[in-house]
Amino acid sequence: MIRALTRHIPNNFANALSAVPPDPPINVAVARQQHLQYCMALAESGATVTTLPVDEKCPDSVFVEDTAVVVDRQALITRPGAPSRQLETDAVATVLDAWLNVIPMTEPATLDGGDCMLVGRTMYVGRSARTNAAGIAQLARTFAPRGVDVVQVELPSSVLHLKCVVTPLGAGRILLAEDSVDRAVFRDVEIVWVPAEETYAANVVAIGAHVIVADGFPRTREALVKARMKVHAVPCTEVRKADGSLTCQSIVF
Ligand code: CIR
Repeated sequence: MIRALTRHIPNNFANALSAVPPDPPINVAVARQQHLQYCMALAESGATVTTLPVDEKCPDSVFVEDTAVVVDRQALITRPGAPSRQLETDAVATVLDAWLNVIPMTEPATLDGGDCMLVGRTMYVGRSARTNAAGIAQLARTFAPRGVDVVQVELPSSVLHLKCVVTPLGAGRILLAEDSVDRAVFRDVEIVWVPAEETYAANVVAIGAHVIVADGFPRTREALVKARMKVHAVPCTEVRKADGSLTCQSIVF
């Protein structure tokens, strides 16, 4: 069974972190409708969806991806790099503990799940403003016994997370935005390209032959159809205002 863990959007979602204050501001009612469409796309892609209750203390808590990294049946519970987000992990750890072996990350490590991309047994990890060297070292130690090799990818400060520009499509393929990370970083992969002007759409959730992509990016959609994937386009204008996209709204395992 493939599971997807998501989390409801709080009333104070408009206070979520964003590099640039959004104008117009986040519309929470629209954000909730879009989140529902996202959860439905996960279900249509074959995932059994569990949605955690709202946590009004945590405006960014819809972005569950950043709180855990799962390999096989092991879940590393992260220490998110933004201090305001470190309260988010307890509820995620509690629910994951029902299905997985839960391992807590410890200080001084910080790491966001959005920086971690598993392709085969290679875990590419963005070294970002959120993910530090100690976080990458703990990740490598945690998953080395599972045969996972960690490859560090330096990110420019303009890129929040590695998966803002590249995501796995399964079967050894990745979706990579042009003019982002050097393609030579990625070993033994087939690349499906996203044109630079559609970089936001490089963040997709692939489950088997299904792929969930942001609505409104026709060239990326075309590339995914050509790659013989079943495309589910969902609107995500409101999470985008909080620097979020698609992978960040779920943990799929
Ligand atoms: C943040 O800045 O942490 C949130 N507002 C957005 C996190 C998006 N997470 C992700 O792409 N993995």
